[in-house]
Parts: sequence; structure tokens; C-alpha cells
Amino acid sequence: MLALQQDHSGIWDFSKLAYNSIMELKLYHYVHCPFCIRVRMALGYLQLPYKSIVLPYNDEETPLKLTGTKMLPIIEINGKAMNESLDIVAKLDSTNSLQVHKLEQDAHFADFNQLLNKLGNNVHNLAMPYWIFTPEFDEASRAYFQKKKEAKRGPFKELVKQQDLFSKNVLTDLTTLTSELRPFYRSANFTIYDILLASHVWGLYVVPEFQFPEAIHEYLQRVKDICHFNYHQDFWTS
Ligand SMILES: N[C@@H](CCC(=O)N[C@@H](CS)C(=O)NCC(=O)O)C(=O)O
Repeated sequence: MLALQQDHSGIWDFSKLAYNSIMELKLYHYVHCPFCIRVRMALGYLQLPYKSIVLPYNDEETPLKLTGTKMLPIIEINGKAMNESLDIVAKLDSTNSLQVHKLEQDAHFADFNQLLNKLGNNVHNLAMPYWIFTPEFDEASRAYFQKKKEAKRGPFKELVKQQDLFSKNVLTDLTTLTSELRPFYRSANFTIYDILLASHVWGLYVVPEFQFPEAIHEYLQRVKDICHFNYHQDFWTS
């Protein structure tokens, strides 16, 4: 399977571009990956045009060559590669409008991260058996992904049988979160927390049996609009 490539450059309001838009940006990512979605949302929010490269999940060579680790997202900024989603967002955000550096000092961040991990675990258990049948995967990358993930989580067939439990867990956390929306996460304004949260649950839209509570769906759509985010954009490269 070839990597999908697309230029995300034609949809922007260029009057709003920050000065660092003269950087040449190349993002290597997986469509389903929440950490990759973080960076895509940040790029959209910051209105930075970039070349998007969706790597097949079984491509070990490209990420190893770029950063020495088989882990995405990777961004190349003027030919220099870096990984770690939060470091990437901080680097891209030249005006510090998302205040990524403040996260570590925020007393609430550790608790939030714990919630995100718990939520992420249930989201992954629910969504992985479906992600592999989206156009991001072909037979070889699907088999690679499934083998790797089943080693940790058990057979996807068994995960699907426990759907009700995982959904219940996700819904419990999302219901708690609903009371934190003002209308963004604990804030009247959009912040980095919204990117962290929305990117972690976005992949659930691929699970037909799961339905977001209305308030969360509306929240996710608000984040989508602010970040010019289109989950499936890279699948249809013409
Ligand atoms: N801490 C990293 C985590 C990135 C990460 O876990 N990426 C996963 C995809 S969701 C990955 O590349 N996994 C490669 C593999 O397991 O083969 C970040 O924030 O960027």
C-alpha cells in the first residue's frame, strides 16, 4: 500500500496565517491515531498549511528513518523531523496561543491525563475492530495492526463481545465531562484541553453501535469547526 499524500493548503484564510506559515510542514500520520489527530487539529486551528502523508501502519522503515522510532505523528519542519504530539504542537504554535507549556504547571493536568488514559483505553477497545476496516488500511496493514494490538488487548472478536461494557464506561466519563463544558472544557474559550479531549474520542464516530450524548456531539462539532478538522479528508485524494 502506498502512503496517501495530500496538500492541505487550499482551504485557508491566508489573512489569518501566523508568520511561521512560511515553514514547510510535512505531517506523517495515521488517520485513526488520537495523537496524530491532536496535531491535525492544532494545524487547522493555527491555520498552517501542510503536506499530509498518511503512512500505512505496517510501514516501519519511514518512521525509523525519520526519528529512529516506529511512532507517529512525525512532523518535518523545513526538512527536520520531530515526534511527540505535544512537543510538535508547542513548536508549531509560534504565538503560544494554545499555551501548551502551561499544561505541566496546571494542577489539574495530572487528573485530566488520568481521565484521558482511562477514556482512551475504552475508546480503543471499542474502535480498533472498526478502524481496521476504514480505507486507511489494506490487507497487510490490517493484519499488522490487528496482530500487534491483539497481543495487548486480546482478540478483537472478544473486544466486540464486550462492547456494552466499554460503551458504558465511556458514557460514564463523557457524562461527567458534560458538566465541565462552558461551552469549552472548563473554559468559555477554546484551549489545548479541547484538542486533547476531542482528539481522544473522535475515533468513536467510526463505531456504528456507539452514540455520543448530544451535548458531547455538539461540543465535538464546535471543536471540529474551530480546527477546520475533517477526519476522512485524506482518504479521498482523487
Ligand atoms: N507520546 C506519543 C504517542 C504517539 C503514539 O502512541 N502513536 C501510536 C499510534 S496512536 C504509534 O505510532 N504506534 C506505532 C505502533 O504501535 O506500531 C505522542 O504523543 O505523539
